[in-house]
Amino acid sequence: MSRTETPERQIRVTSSHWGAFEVVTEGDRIVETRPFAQDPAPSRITDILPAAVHHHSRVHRPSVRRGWLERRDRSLRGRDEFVALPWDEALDIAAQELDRVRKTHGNEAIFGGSYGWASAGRFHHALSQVHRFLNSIGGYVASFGSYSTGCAQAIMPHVFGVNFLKYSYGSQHSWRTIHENTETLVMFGGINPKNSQVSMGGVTEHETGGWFDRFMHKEGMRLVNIGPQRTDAPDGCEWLPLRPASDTALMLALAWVLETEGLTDRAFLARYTTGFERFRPYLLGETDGTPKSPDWAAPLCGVDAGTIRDLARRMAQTRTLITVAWSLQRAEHGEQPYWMSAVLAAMLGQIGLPGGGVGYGYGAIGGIGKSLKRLSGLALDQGRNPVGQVIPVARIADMLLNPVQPYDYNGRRALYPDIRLVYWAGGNPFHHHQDLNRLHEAWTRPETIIVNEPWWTATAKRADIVLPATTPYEREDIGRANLDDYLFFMPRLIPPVGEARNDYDIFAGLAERLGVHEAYTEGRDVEGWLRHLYSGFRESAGAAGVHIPEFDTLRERNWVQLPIRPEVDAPSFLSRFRDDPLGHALDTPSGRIELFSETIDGFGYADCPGHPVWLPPSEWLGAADESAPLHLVSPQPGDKLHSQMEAALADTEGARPETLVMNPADARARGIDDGALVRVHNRRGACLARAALSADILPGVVALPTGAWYGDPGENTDANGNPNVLTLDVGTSRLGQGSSAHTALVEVRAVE
Ligand SMILES: Nc1nc2c(c(=O)[nH]1)N[C@H]1C(S)=C(S)[C@@H](COP(=O)(O)OP(=O)(O)OC[C@H]3O[C@@H](n4cnc5c(=O)[nH]c(N)nc54)[C@H](O)[C@@H]3O)O[C@H]1N2
Ligand SMILES: Nc1nc2c(c(=O)[nH]1)N[C@H]1C(S)=C(S)[C@@H](COP(=O)(O)OP(=O)(O)OC[C@H]3O[C@@H](n4cnc5c(=O)[nH]c(N)nc54)[C@H](O)[C@@H]3O)O[C@H]1N2
Ligand SMILES: [Mo]
Repeated sequence: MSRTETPERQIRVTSSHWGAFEVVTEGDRIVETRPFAQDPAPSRITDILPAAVHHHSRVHRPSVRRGWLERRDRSLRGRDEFVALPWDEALDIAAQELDRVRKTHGNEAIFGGSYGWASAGRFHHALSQVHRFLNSIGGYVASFGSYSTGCAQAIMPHVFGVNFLKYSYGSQHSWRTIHENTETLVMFGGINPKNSQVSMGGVTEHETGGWFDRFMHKEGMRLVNIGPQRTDAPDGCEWLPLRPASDTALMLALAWVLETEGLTDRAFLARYTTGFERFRPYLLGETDGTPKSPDWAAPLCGVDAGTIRDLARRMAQTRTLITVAWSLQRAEHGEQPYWMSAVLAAMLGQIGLPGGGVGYGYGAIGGIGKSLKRLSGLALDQGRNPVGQVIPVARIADMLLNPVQPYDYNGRRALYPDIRLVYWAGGNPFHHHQDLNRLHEAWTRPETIIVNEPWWTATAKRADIVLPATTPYEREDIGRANLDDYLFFMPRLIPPVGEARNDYDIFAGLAERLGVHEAYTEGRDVEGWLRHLYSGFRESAGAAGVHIPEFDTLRERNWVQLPIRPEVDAPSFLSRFRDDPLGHALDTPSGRIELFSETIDGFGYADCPGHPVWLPPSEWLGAADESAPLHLVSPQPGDKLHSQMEAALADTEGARPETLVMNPADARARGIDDGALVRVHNRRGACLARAALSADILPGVVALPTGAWYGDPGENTDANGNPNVLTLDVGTSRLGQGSSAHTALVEVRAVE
C-alpha cells in the first residue's frame, strides 16, 4: 500500500531482478530507496538507483548518428556524434530503414536476437516487445540459449533427457531438503550468496545466505568449495583451491578412486544408466594408456592426490550432493565438467535420493533451491516468427563476420545469415560479449543498428539510431517471477525522464508506420494489456487452486505474497525415475542416464566425443607462457546486475577502473601494491584495473568482475576495466557453442 507522507512525498514498493524495495519519491524525483520488510537479506544493488535513474547518462532524446544520417557511414560507430531529433522524425527514419531492409534483403537480414536481462516487470519486458514487434513485420533472425547456460542447455538433454532449464528450475532439491539430508556438499565453483542477490524477474526473500548459516550449524555437515576463489562460497566453508578449467580432471580422479576401491554403485549403474562399459576403459587408461588417477590429476588441477582420495571416499560414504556452478560451462569444453559431474554422481548411486546426486546453478540466481508451486501465465505473446533462422546466442560476432558460412551446433550444420540490420532492446552486447575488439570489428558490418536504451551504454554509443526507453520506475507493470512467491503491482513512481518512451509505445509507433499497428497492439493501450495479461494469470492460478486478488485490489495493495510454498517438496523427475525406471523412463534414447551417448558419438566431434573426457582448453594455467601467465576469471559483479546503472556507480571517486583481485605472491613478483593501478593485457586487448591483493584467490589466477562499460574504441587500453576486451570468443565446442568467457590468459603490469 502506498504511503503518502505529504502530497509531494510518497513511499511505494516496486520489484526488480535483485528484489523488492521501497521507493521514496518527492514530486518527479526518486530520492531514496529502502529495504522491503519481508526480505531477510535485502540486496544493496538498489542503493545506486536514485542516482542512476536521474543520471546525466540517460538518453534524453531520440538520437541519430551523424555519419550514418548524412552518408550511411558504418565505420565511425562509437566515435561519432549524435543528432537529437523529434520523436516523429526518428521513428520515420527507423521505420523506413526497417522497411528498406526487409524489402531489399528479406526479413532474414534483420537480427533481433537482442539478448539481455532488460528489467523485471512482465509486460514491459523489452525482449518480448522487440520480438513481438519484429514478428509483426515479418520476422527476424533469432538467437537461442543464453550466456548463462548455453552450453549446458545443449549437452544436458543428451544425458538426462530433459530440458536443462526444467532440470534446474523445476527438479532440484530445495534448500530445506539439502539441510535435512545432505551430509557432504561438494560445490564445484562454489555457491555464492553474492550471485543469489538476483534472479530473473525478481527474488523477494533472499534465502541463500540464511540456509548456509543453518548448514554450518548442522552437526557433521561438510561444505566443500572447489575452485579458484575462497570467496565463491560463504565464510566457514572448506576451500579446496583448484586451477580454473581443471574440474573435469578432478572429477575423473574422484571417479577413478571410486572404481578402483570398489566404491562404485554397480547396481545403480546397471539399473539406471547406459554406457558405463564404454567410459570405464578410458577412466582406467585402457584406451589411451593414461589412468585418470589422483596422481595424474594432481598436477593438472593443483589438488594433491591424498586429498582427492579422501574426498572420494567421503563422498561414497555419506549422502553427497555435487553442485556445479554455471561458470564451469562458460568456458571452452564446458560440456565436459557438466557431463562428468553426472557420471560421477551416477557412480555414487545417489541420484534421485533426497539431498543426493548432482545439482546445477545453486547460488547462481536466488530462485534456485526455493520450493514453490509453479504458476504459469503473465507472458506477452510474441507471435509467430516466419523466419526460421536462429543462431546460438554467443555466436553473434561469428555471424556478423562470416555471412553465409557454415557452422555446427549439436549435430546440425547451418549457414550464418547475412545480416543488414540489427535491432537491440534490453541488452548490452558491448558489455556481455567476449573479445570486444572482435565484436567492434563485426559491428562495422551491418548497414544499420537500432537500439532502445534508457542509458548511453557502450552499445547505445555504437548504434546508429538510439531511441530512449523508460525504466520500470517510469511506467506501470506487473512484477512476478516463476521462482518467487510474491506478486507486485509496480507503480509508475515518476514521469518518464527526458523524452523517454516505453518500448511498447516505441514499437507501436513503428508498427503504425509499417502498417501493422493493429496486429502489434491488438487495440490495447498499456493499461489494457496489463489487465488482459493479469486476468489470464488470475484464471490459470485459480484453476491451480491459488487465489489471486483482482487487478484493482493488487494495484491498491501494491504487493501480495502468494500461498505457493508447499509443506513438502514435490517429487522430482529423478526420484520418480529412481522409484520406477521403466514407468518413468527418461527421455533419452536409452530411457536411462547416458554416460556414453551414441547420439553425440555419431556427431563425430573431436571437441565433444561420446563420453566425458579431459580436454584442456586452449588457454589455462597448463598452457600459460611468459606473455600471458595468469588465468583470468570474470565473475558477476557483487554491486550491480551486469552493466546496469554502471554510469552512476562509476561516478564514485576511485571506483573505476574496476577492481582486479590477485594473489599477493603474484603481485609481489610484479611489484604491484594493494590499490595500485594496473594494466591487464593479452594479445586480444588490454584494460586498466585497480589491484586488490587477497590470499583468497589461488596464485596464478586473477578475477575481474564484468559490468564496466567498455570505453572508446581505438583506445588500445579500456580505461574502465571491462574484462571482455581480454576474453576468448570461441564456442565451448561444436556441440554447445556456448560462451567461453572464463577461458583467458593474461599478464598484469603496474602502471606508472
Ligand atoms: N566475461 C564475461 N562476460 C559475461 C559473463 C561472464 O561471466 N564473464 N556473463 C554473461 C552472462 S551469464 C550474461 S547473462 C550477460 C549479461 O549481459 P546483459 O544482459 O546484456 O547485461 P545488462 O547490463 O543486464 O544489459 C541489459 C541492458 O538493458 C537495459 N534495459 C533495462 N531495462 C530496459 C528496458 O525496459 N528497455 C530497454 N530498451 N532497455 C532496458 C539496461 O540499461 C542494460 O543496458 O553477460 C555475459 N557476459
Ligand atoms: N550480484 C549479481 N549476481 C548475479 C549477476 C550479476 O550481474 N550480479 N548475474 C547473474 C547471472 S546472469 C548469472 S548467469 C549468474 C552466474 O552465476 P555463475 O556462473 O555461478 O557465476 P560467476 O560469477 O560467473 O562465477 C562464479 C565463480 O566461478 C569460479 N570459476 C570460474 N571458472 C571456474 C572453473 O573453471 N572451475 C571452478 N571450479 N570455478 C570456476 C570463479 O571463481 C567465479 O567467481 O549470476 C547471476 N547473479
Ligand atoms: Mo547470465
